[in-house]
Amino acid sequence: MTSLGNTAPEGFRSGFACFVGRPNVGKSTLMNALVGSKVAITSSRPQTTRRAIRGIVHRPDAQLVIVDTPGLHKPRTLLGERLDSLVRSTLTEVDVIGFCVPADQPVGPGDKFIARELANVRRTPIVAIVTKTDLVPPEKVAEQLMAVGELGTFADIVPCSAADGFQVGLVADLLIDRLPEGHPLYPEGDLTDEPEQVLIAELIREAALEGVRDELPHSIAVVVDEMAPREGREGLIDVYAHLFVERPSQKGIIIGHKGARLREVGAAARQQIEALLGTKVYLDLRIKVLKDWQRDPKQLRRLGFD
Ligand SMILES: Nc1nc2c(ncn2[C@@H]2O[C@H](COP(=O)(O)OP(=O)(O)OP(=O)(O)O)[C@@H](O)[C@H]2O)c(=O)[nH]1
Ligand SMILES: [Mg+2]
Repeated sequence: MTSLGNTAPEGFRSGFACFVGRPNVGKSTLMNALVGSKVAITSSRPQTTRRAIRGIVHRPDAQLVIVDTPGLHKPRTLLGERLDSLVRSTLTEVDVIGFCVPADQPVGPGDKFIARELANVRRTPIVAIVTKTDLVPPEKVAEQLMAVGELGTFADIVPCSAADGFQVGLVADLLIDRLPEGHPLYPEGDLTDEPEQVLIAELIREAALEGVRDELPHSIAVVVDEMAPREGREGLIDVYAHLFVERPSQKGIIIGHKGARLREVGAAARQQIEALLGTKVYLDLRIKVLKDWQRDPKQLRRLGFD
């Protein structure tokens, strides 16, 4: 590790922000846009994020560590309850909270529920972020800013779009304004502290989420069992991974006709992993049924949801 202590200029700020909001409102996409790299996977399916993933924004005047959290919703499984309490504990550990509400959907009971929860986190400033402004005309954005303003007391309310970059820099400014002065917390250039195997498992899950519907996205979990350079083949890494589903019928859907879907998932994931690692990759991806793992404490532990 490089020395972090002595290089910060006068007035340098550093600290933590977290993004909270309903599932699918664009928290992970916004974090990636701020970090400038894909640290968290994203998808059009709700409840994509399942961990508190840190993304690090480096600036000459500040280091902002963003903690992206799973979307908050009424939990229906043990996994849901675990994710819920993960979000709650994250809220108490950060310097500033970014409460994300999408511009393209009316403020609803889910947003109100989260706003009430946030009202209990008294000491931490909250910046309300209206996401996905590219999807609606300006007058709709203005209406949404008013509606969000009525949800609580916020340090700021800011509209932005991670898709076209509108005011993404301003979001960073507003969050950084609320950080304490201090030295960088991570070495220059680190974009996340997620272990490589976790990032790779997530990329495989992201590829598998593409094109599946209903309950199936929630039933998918991925674990990378092993990865190592191939002996005698410079520049090739073998990755061994398991994709878990909850029922045999789901296994069939993922595999597809004569294995066609699984091959597509494998190819898409491999491309992403190669981009991440900067080397060629051989991906050995197997499917297993872990019956009802979302409701089973033992299986949840096995999959890393303690
Ligand atoms: N048009 C548009 N789409 C966006 C924007 N931000 C996110 N999206 C899309 O919205 C969907 C959800 O994005 P995510 O970033 O995965 O949402 P999330 O809030 O992290 O979702 P969970 O992890 O499930 O809580 C994806 O299909 C994104 O491509 C945006 O600024 N504009
Ligand atoms: Mg997410």
